[in-house]
Amino acid sequence: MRCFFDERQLGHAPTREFHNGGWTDHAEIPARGATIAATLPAIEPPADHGTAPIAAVHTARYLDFLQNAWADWTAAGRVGDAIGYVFPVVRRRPLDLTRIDARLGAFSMDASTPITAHSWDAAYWGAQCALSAVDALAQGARHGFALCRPPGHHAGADYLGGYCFLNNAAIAARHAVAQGLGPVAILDVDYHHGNGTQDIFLDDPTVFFASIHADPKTDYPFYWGHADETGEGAGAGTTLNLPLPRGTDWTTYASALDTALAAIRAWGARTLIVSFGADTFAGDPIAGFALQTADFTTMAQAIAAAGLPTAIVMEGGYAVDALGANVAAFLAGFTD
Ligand code: OKP
Ligand code: ZN
Repeated sequence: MRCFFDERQLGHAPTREFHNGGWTDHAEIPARGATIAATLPAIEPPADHGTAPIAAVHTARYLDFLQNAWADWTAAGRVGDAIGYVFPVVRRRPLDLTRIDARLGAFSMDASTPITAHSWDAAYWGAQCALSAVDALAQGARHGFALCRPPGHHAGADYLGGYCFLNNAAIAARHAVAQGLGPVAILDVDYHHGNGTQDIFLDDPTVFFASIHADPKTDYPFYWGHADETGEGAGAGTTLNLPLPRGTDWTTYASALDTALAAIRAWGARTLIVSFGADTFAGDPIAGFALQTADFTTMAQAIAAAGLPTAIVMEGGYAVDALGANVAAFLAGFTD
């Protein structure tokens, strides 16, 4: 399988996050990308598509913020990672505020996603990997893997959050549609609900979004991913959420996966984007499902059996010692 990764993705190095009332070491570290890259048999550098396909998903205001945030932060004399602390949930409106703290709050959905010196470059090259995996499909490959790190599925059109800056799966999906590979479906199998991806396509009938994840009643991101969220307006019926309880093992997971794949097939998808998180692994330090390494191969075989050209986009997975093996097990299920 063609695999895409760029060393610049390792430059985003957040120090710590506020977790359950105290600071902890950040879970989304460069070693995640390095250990996955070390297990891949061959890696290609992504082609540089520029910002146009990114701007097909994210707003110009958000991209301007993201590209300048670190410079604005250091210009304000700050040391350490940039994190917002006031969030305009009350009567939100597009004020043109210049103070970096105001901009951080306006374009963030949580405080777990620090911006560091090279965060933009890392996110940018991750998005290029997702675009290049779609190009591989356009060139006739059955499957492609984008080693996106940092992840993307919590980022919306104009906000970062959940360790995510650019929504790689959404960027890949829009690119696939533009390349004539539609209809496109996104299957999100990360432990956490892909709220950003859902938000981007909620009222868009051209991309189907299906997600299997921990019940947001108990798990991050809490406010999205409930079963009654099924799409809005022109996109009514094109969102499918399958929340599962903590402790879910492969037996329970497999039937939800069957449901998601049946819906994707019934909708008439011709291309599939998979948001793959290895944080459904039993040993994940920030998650609560019980999948084993071998289950990732079984999961991939079930997805491959749908018979769709498939671009796999890396999302979460924080058991760093097992991460390479878990990703390798998943990719092994796609045999051609
Ligand atoms: C990213 B991905 C407070 C808890 C916030 C954020 C989880 C983000 C997961 N520190 N946790 O794997 O979906
Ligand atoms: Zn996750």
